[in-house]
Amino acid sequence: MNKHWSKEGVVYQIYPRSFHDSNHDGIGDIQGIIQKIPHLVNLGISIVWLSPVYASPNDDNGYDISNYYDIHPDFGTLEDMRQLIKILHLHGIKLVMDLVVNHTSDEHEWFQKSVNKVPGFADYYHWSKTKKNWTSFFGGSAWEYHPVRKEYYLHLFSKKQPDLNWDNPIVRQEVKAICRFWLDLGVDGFRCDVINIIAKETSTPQGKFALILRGKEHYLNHPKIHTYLQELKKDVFSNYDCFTVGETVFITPQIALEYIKESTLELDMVFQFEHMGADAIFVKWFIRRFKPMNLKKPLSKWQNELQSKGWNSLYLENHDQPRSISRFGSLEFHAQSAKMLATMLYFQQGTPYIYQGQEIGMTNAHFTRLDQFRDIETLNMFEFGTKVLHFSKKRMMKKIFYASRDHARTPMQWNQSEHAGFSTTTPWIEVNENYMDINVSKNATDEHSILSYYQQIIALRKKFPVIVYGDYQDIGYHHPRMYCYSRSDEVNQLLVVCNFSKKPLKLPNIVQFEGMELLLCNESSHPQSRLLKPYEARVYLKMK
Ligand code: ISL
Ligand code: CA
Repeated sequence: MNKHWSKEGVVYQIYPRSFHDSNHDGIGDIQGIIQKIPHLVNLGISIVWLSPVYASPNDDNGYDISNYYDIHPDFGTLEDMRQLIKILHLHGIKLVMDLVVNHTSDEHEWFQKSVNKVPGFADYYHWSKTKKNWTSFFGGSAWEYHPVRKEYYLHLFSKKQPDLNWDNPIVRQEVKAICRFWLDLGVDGFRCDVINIIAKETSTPQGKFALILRGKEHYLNHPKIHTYLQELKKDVFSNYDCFTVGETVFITPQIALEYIKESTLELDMVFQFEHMGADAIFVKWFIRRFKPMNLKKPLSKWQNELQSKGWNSLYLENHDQPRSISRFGSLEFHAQSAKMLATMLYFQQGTPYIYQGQEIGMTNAHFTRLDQFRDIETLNMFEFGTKVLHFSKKRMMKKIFYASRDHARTPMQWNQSEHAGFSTTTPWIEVNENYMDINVSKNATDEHSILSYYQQIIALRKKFPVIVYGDYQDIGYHHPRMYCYSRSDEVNQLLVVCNFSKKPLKLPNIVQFEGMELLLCNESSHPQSRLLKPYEARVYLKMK
């Protein structure tokens, strides 16, 4: 595998609305991030991925952009961005921005001009004289009638997120110009929002029958996409020392390799979703009981199938996913399970992604009523579920309590002061009620805290290249509640073993650590003991 800083680094994702509010309006902002850079330095991360801060009417919290060259006043100004980039760079931290170019906001001037068929703009979006039966990611139809143009436009997300027409070379020029603008300003790469659905065949009349995402056969990984991404790479990305991570929905390792194989690297890595199905069937709204095997299977599949061909992104959380302890760990064994999940994931091959609050073990929100939720997907799905699918309100609320994206979006819990130190005023979304127990300050003064454990993992990764580049091999794969694997390079052999349950675990004989040194453990166990406590995780190392 070629070496690169994006493989060696650890990424920390910031959801700016919920990170830190510097000017007391209840909304996180860029100056708020700047004030908290010491926390990032202390953690040891090397790359920040910033969710959108561009101008936006906030129908989907910034994932609906109305001007790619400006910052939303809630977040600050372009000058604040320059300052953020500068200070991060002074600390050796790179900055990756979110690139949302599958769609714009309907309030973007391109869309306004397209609606009015201003010469040159008529084909910036997908228009159709007839309504097609495709459904959107947020529920309901994906084609919306526009009374001015008297045609239907495509929106795979909300009505206020019309899809750009990538077949139009001028649109592709616009995207390149946006990328160059930010790269020239000093950013170090992009997280490319839903990038594997940008190419579409909209002349095809209807979608094949499906309850969810009808029509997806006309846009998921459409063959045209490779031309578009290769063009972007050649004309823009290859001229900068930057990296790209593509958010790719419904993707398998084989299809992912078409984007990330080392020979072409249209994208440097992708976010896959297969392991997010560990507690759901096909889409997150069809919840199933979590079983460790259903997390291990996809994770190990991606490790094995990308091995020496492509690079993995290692994540359990982001701004779209409920908190990992609430899904895959245990509130009862809060700290142990948080640390076990981190051990299980971050010693695999790939670039680690930490979502804000994960490093202190933040959990799902306590919300009990619909009016506490803010997310458009959540609110639309409630409507769609109750009105179109005729599910009961109780049934839909149960789904929302489990799977809403808002669980990840409650304010960062900094300390025990009012509003958790996020803001001095009522935040845009309620603070999780457990902030007195779970917060950065409390973690910072405890050498056994989740935060300290994350610091140790990051420090070890910097010290031992085997953690970054070593080969991966499963051990005792079929064990239902143990996750064990080894990593190895020419110099070192690493062994990771995790108890994925509330019950003690007697290690099977296949797990051998004689002659190995215990590098890390989330319990005070004897290094030679063959009994793992609930959610215990250990990492051993041996020189070859
Ligand atoms: O969040 C999801 C499941 O809960 C997905 O359906 C999600 O909408 C999909 O992964 C795409 O996500 C990205 O694009 C969306 C935006 O709402 C998400 O926040 C973003 O991560 C549209 O831009
Ligand atoms: Ca603010």
